[in-house]
Amino acid sequence: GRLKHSHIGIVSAAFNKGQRRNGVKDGPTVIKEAGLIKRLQEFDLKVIDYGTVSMEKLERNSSLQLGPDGERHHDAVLAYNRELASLVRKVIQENGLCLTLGGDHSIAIGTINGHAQANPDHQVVVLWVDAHADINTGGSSASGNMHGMPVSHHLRELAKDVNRLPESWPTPCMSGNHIAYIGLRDVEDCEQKFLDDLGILAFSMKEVEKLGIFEVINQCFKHLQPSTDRPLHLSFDIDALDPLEAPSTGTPVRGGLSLREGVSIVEAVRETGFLKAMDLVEVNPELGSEKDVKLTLQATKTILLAALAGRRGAF
Ligand code: 6HN
Ligand code: MN
Ligand code: MN
Ligand code: MN
Repeated sequence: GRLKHSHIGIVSAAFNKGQRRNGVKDGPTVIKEAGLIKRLQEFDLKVIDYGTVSMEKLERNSSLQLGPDGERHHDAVLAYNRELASLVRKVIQENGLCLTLGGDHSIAIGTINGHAQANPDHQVVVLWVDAHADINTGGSSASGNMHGMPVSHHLRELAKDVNRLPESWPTPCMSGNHIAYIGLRDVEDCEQKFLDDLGILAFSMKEVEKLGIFEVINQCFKHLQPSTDRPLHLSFDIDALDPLEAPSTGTPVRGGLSLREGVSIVEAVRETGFLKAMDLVEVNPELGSEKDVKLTLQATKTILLAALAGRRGAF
């Protein structure tokens, strides 16, 4: 049966080691300070704050060196995500739905792994809403930043190209036909080759423009077929939105989704009845003016309210 979503557990993934800007670790704090939990509670949702998975332990350990293929902070990123994964798994098992606030997008290594672990056969389907494909491997990445690599960590087809922790964490939990993208407009050649070779369903801004957002959404769900056995994971990078809507983010790309298109996506996600985990990542309150930060937080809250409470409206 469909999930009801009266209970939501929130995890704060205050993490910034997947890219080079510090402020993104403060995303969860500013989103919560903007009144998210209170607003959700006004719609009769039981919201439990599970607190923060912090980076402190990692910073004391010396695990900040490059991975075998030049992945920056490789072991630290994976060790953090392993801890995050076990919390996400617990939150889903206790509440049926986990919202993880990032942090940079490398945290989707942990959230998707944890979500898969929470399901009976460790299966999941993923809708990835982003300007970027985030499917690089250490070898294909030009930047070395692991927030550009989370998807590759989960794909069985790329398993041999991904460097893991010595205990071989994380185990891949999906194939290319279990993920779909909306919003792409800054995809590197190596990434496009992965998308093509694996036959991954990907709607760039060009297709959003051509087909319209509802056709794009319908094709995604027709393809992903979320179900009880294979529930839906929504990974929403705030840079999917146009920088006019959400300027305070580390890798903005112009020509993005309107806030209304973003809301339409997450409303449809909610209406499937199979959403079990959502990431909202890459909000960086240190970037841009005060007004930029305010706009970005308003857009973030609008997306979260629509996704989790099915409401539009002011905060
Ligand atoms: N994100 N493709 C670029 C890279 O460095 O691999 C950009 C990645 C952006 C990641 O926005 O989550
Ligand atoms: Mn991303
Ligand atoms: Mn199991
Ligand atoms: Mn992005």
